[in-house]
Amino acid sequence: MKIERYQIEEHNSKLAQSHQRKFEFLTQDIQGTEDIVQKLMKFQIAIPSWALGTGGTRFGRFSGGGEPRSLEEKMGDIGLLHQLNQSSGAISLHIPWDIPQNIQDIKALAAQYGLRFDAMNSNTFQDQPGQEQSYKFGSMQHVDKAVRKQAVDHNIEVIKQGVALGSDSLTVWLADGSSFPGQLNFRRAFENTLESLQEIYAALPEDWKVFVEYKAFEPNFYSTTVGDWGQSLLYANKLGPKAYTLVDLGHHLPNANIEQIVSLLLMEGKLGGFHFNDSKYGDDDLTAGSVKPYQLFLIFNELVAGMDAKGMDHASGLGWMIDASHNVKDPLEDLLQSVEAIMMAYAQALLVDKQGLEEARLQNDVVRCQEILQNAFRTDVRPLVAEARLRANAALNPVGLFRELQVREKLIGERGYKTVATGL
Ligand code: RM4
Ligand code: MN
Ligand code: MN
Repeated sequence: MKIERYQIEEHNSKLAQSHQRKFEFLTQDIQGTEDIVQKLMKFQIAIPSWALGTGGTRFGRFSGGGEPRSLEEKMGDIGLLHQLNQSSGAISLHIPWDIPQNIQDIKALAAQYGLRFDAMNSNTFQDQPGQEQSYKFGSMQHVDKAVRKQAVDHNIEVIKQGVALGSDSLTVWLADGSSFPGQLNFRRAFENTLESLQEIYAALPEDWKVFVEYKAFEPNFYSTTVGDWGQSLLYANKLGPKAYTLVDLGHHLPNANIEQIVSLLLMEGKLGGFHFNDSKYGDDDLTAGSVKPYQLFLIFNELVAGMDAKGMDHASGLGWMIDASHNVKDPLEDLLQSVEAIMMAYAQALLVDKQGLEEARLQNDVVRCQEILQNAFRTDVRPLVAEARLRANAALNPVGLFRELQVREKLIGERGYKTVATGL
């Protein structure tokens, strides 16, 4: 299914008046809205190829129907998202869940949908049919060199596929760790992992980056070999200038101060990429901004401040990706909501009176500091985000248009009810 240009225009013309009123009201109050709208229009968030179907837990999975059956159909879904918001112009592939069969055809399809290939993701946390060695006791940390080699070779293969597609980064997330005290020699596990990562690093093309993603727990519940940002940074520093830390918002122990982590990683020039999602307890992979929107804003506040301090381009300086799983919502509606929440947090961060904040800090005026931050956070920036979409020929209300056009019903008509997308 494809959304026609006139359908977006018709939808927008119905909402135009009310949007205009809200937008003008906001511009009277706020300085620099034009600059913010321009920045929002440039900002793109990659959609993970593994999150276009219904997710599940170990207790069950309740499919909603019309899920994409192939990489081509997944790209079709992202193409729809991008038509609706013009902010999802990239796809992040997980190998081997999504192996491109014919690279030229896939590239042509991506061009047709206006998509770019963001970071490639390797998978050494599951055994694949016919695989020689098992990852049951880890991959890069494994006591057996043959297992480590298999994991390294897989990552090198993923890089090759990424090169052919025009990607320029590899994300490595390892499930390696241990489930019981005593199971693992922590130092040896670290050294084995480092050595494996070094072999992968050596295979990186000149202009590529590798992102080392950390996670506190799950599937291992006693220790994780890349368990937190300190460990990830340790690997990244030892690997070299092309290695960076990747922050997934759901991968911390409860109440971790993620905004501070982000700030320091940026200061060190070692923050590489982001996986957006939200959570209440662990790696819940919920819609970005659905549970803790203020935290998302505080993180963006540090991102903007840290990137500005280094003169980095907001849109291209870091790898921006969603990493989510949709158990009860329509995956596409859920992704539209996540993108909107990310855009709002970004817009609010751009509103922060940075000079005022710095002055208030120097005077230890804690009250003023809070006023400044919350003033930005409590501004309803939805008209700014909508204006950016309007100018980019996207929909003023993406979820609304998705429903008006009965996109899901049409996808079910095309693909059937009982389809299953590869992924989480
Ligand atoms: C992990 C982690 C990775 C993702 C896998 C599917 O928890 O977030 O980024 O690739 O899930
Ligand atoms: Mn992740
Ligand atoms: Mn995760």
